[in-house]
Amino acid sequence: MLRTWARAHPHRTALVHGERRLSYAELESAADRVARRLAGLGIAAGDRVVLQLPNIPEFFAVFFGLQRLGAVPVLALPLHRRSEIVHLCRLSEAVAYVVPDVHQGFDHRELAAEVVKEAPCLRHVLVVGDPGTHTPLDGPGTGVSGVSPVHDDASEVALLLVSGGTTGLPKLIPRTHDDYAYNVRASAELCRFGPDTVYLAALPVAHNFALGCPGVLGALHAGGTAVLTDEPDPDAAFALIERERVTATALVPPTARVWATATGWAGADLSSLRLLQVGGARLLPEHAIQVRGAFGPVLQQVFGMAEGLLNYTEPDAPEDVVLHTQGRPLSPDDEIRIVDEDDRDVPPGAVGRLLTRGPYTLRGYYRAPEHNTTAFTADGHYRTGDLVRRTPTGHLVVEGRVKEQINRGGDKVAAAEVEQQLITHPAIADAAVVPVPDDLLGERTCAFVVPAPDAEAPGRKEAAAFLRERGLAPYKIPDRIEVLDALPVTAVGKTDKRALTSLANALTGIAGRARPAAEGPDGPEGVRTS
Ligand code: OOB
Repeated sequence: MLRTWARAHPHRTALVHGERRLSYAELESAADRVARRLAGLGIAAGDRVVLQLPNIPEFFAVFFGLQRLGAVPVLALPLHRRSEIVHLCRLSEAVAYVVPDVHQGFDHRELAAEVVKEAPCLRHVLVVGDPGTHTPLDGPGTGVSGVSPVHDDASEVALLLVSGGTTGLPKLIPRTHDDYAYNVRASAELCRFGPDTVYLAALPVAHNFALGCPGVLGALHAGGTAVLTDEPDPDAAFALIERERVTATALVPPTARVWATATGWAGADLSSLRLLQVGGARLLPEHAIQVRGAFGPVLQQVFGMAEGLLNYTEPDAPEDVVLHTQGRPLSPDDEIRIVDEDDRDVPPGAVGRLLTRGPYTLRGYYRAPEHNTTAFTADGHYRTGDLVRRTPTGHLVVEGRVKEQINRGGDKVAAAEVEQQLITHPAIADAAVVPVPDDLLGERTCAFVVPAPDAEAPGRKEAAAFLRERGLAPYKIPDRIEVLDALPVTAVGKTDKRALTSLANALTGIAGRARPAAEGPDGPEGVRTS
């Protein structure tokens, strides 16, 4: 795809980052350079490479460079830490790990040095910028011109996305060349992307939303321009929108609300904006009204998942649909079933569990045969874990979820993963993590812990330091810790998460509301929007 674009319009601007501007021809040769560099290091077709880069042009040079080799990028998020990265490297048996030197005050070279000790499959750590003791990404490559831009089999895996997860460790989602190309093209068409599109990537481009829904790849496919930033705060983003005449962008609900508020006082000219996508977590109708009120009829709701299925409200959808639904499936071939707990279809309009199968939805997680037996129905429908209902027009409304996951303003936290980390603490005998409602993020995490015999359970500060030490991503660190003598259990002896969620809600009602305003060093962390 890149080669075709670069031949068609080599001099158009493909990527903008700060003062840097790369034409399509420059992006093409940057990808070729990376491919030759990696080939020179012995990286070959089929190899997996964990890519952990922020929103910088090198992300795409490496992404396309790997495609050129037929190697497979594993798209780690910038906030992933030792626990996640070691797991992703081992699971994918990655041969290389690509990192920035320092990003937002965090030294990824130090992280990489720890990761290589625990993931012996890694043969190379490649650094964008000052490599320290590792290998620079920039460097001599092979003279071999045999880097093949063409794959004969488009049903092969092109990239591995990280799942939000419901179990102990994140899962990898294989996306093939043809499914992901469709994802990008059909999304770009629905969103009316064209050569005049200027897409602002303010969410991490390693996430499906900003990468391919339609995202940066959609803007490039349409012959437009993608502007990359890591600063989604309105001051920085509004200045970029004005300077680059940005036409489209994608946000999670908390950021969209912060932006909506900021339009009241910021003086920037945002008149170029024609599409404001909001997704990743539920946008409440009152917040949709607020965002639409601030930006006008440019709002689009997106209900998507890295696993595949995408739902969009159409650009010409009636206001009511945009405000009150999360959109309609992208493809006419997306199959939707809404079922009860026994997989029986619920009556039209009723709330049930969303199952889906379709042209760009995964058929199985990567190297997870056991998990796949429960994550899919016998006939191959993916169990999304979301509770939805369908309106007469075929639009979906997300009403909740059955999966044990906390959606922290778009950042997904698997309860089991945090629980398993917490119980490694010597003073914690048992742990259960549930969501608590939060005005800004929608949800935050509350961990209930049971102290070990004769031990005193750690407070939040100590637990947070412990989990950080264990290498857990900052957004997964519980916002609240509550101590219980024992966890409540259901009739069959399982932890009663429903009872704990009510308890957490009750506690939040009493004490929690006042908290977010007074976030001290002990307060919630990893909040993307504040
Ligand atoms: C996007 O992808 P993931 O993989 O980080 O998370 C998927 C899950 C969904 O299963 C659902 O639980 C939740 O995130 N979700 C929403 C939502 N969009 C996603 N819940 C309610 N309302 C929405 N609009 O989050 C993602 C991927 C591609 C495009 C957009 C979002």
